[in-house]
Amino acid sequence: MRYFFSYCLLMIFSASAVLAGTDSNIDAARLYQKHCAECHGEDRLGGMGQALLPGNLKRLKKEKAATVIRDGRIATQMPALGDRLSDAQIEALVRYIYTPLPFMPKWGLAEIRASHVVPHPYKSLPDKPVFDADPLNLFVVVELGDHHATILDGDRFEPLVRFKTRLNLHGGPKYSPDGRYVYFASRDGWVSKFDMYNLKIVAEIRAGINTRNLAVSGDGRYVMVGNYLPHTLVLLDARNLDPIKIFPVKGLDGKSSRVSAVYAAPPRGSFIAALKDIPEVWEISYRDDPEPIYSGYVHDYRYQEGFADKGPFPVRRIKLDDYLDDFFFDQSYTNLLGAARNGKNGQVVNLIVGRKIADLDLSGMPHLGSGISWMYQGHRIMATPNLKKAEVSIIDMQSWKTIKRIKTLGPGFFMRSHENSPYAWVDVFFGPDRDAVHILDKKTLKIVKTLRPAPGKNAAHVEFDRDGRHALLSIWDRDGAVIIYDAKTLKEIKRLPMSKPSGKYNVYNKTRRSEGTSH
Ligand code: DHE
Repeated sequence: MRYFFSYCLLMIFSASAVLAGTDSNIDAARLYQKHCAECHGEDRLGGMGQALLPGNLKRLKKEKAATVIRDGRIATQMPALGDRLSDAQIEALVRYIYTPLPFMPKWGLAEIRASHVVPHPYKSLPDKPVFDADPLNLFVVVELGDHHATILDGDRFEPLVRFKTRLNLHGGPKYSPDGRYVYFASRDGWVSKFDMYNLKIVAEIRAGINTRNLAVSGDGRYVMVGNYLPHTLVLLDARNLDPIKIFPVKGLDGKSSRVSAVYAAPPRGSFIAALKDIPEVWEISYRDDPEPIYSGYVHDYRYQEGFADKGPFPVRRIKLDDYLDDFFFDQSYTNLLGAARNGKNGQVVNLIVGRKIADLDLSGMPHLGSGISWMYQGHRIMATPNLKKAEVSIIDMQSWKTIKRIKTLGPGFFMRSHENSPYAWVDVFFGPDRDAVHILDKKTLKIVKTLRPAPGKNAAHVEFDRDGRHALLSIWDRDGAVIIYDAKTLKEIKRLPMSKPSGKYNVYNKTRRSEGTSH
């Protein structure tokens, strides 16, 4: 039936593609079925190759897509089709894959289950690491350049293993609370579970067609995946990634929404989801015990009006004044700071009372997901880079006032520090100075040094080792590197060649929820 439906759509597509093409004789849908469908799926939802839908291709320019079709893509199975297709046919194919599907593709339990593979079922591998490095001071390094990940010994700074990942991982990989397992999400919806002790992928499943990120529950039992396509949150059993439940994401008026991102709030025993198209934040409890584990006033939101579900994993809707995309949580997960879509301010939402308690003076596009906090003159402050403005904003977390704006050489993406470091590092991700990284003194809130470790190449994303003695910085280039610095003297110690190492994730800092890194 599904194939019949796809076939009918194909016919519609064929007609529209022929009409839409500059060369009206080119049947793009037929070309797609002949050259692309085997790997990318006959309905473009992906398969061995990535999904070829406008949402999944948003980050790829059309000219680049044409080059990939013509010349193939290194480090993938994508062949060069230039000797089989004319320029006009390639152009028609590009137009075709950037055309939205006229229906919401289905990715329900059946499709999710059909993708499930478990090469090493839970408990089938030894419980002892196969290496002698400190398992809590390992780093996962995601290498976007050729879709690999490296596990790095954080004491010797030597790779333990390098393995192929799914295409286009995005968001931080998330560890189980003991650091034994790490879970990756790809933009195409694949979730991979990797055993850090045995250095093996142990289970995989495709939880969505266009996925934002995943979160692991504080008790390590569940993985929640947030999707753009379809509009769902998908709950998985962390052991073998079996799907447990799909949450259709809908407002009270029935309007459905993409999920911007999902986070775990371990002290609350819940997941928190940011929604793109409805002004709500969702909190989904994974606790067996209905009593709240946190103090303060909490109503039993299970019986609240408009509640999505009254069974296990209840959803609490927190209504907002504006859409919030990007979150920062305080260390206790009592307040979330969100960037408002209007580009003028942010909001502080208190999760106990379930409403906004303050506005934030934050303009441009603060990248709150990359915010960090530390104690400054007896107060806790948080610092966030800005994706649109050349500044770092410093917010007092008692008064919620912006107490300083630190000018930078350009908009930044990532910011990092560590409890034991006097410095915070922020990159200059955009503009002519994208090869620069600023070092801020956490006591004076001033830039004390600017590094340019690889002139002309983007330097971005820092992560500290377990005790904060070293800072690791990425050179975001296919011919890139991870550079290890002495975090005190700021001198370079070692440079490890890597292929566009996008992010680095230290087991100890992530599982202990260090104030200097993202969680
Ligand atoms: Fe990310 C994390 C959203 C573009 C690299 N990014 C996140 C998170 C969100 C987010 C909500 C936190 C989720 C998590 O870690 O679980 N990112 C967005 C966007 O909305 C945006 C601007 C547009 C988009 O198309 O998604 C975007 N992100 C990018 C990139 O262009 C980056 C630089 C390259 C890439 O991978 O596509 C990028 N994002 C990252 C990285 C993290 C991330 C490396 C994890 C940071 C960390 O250290 O935790």
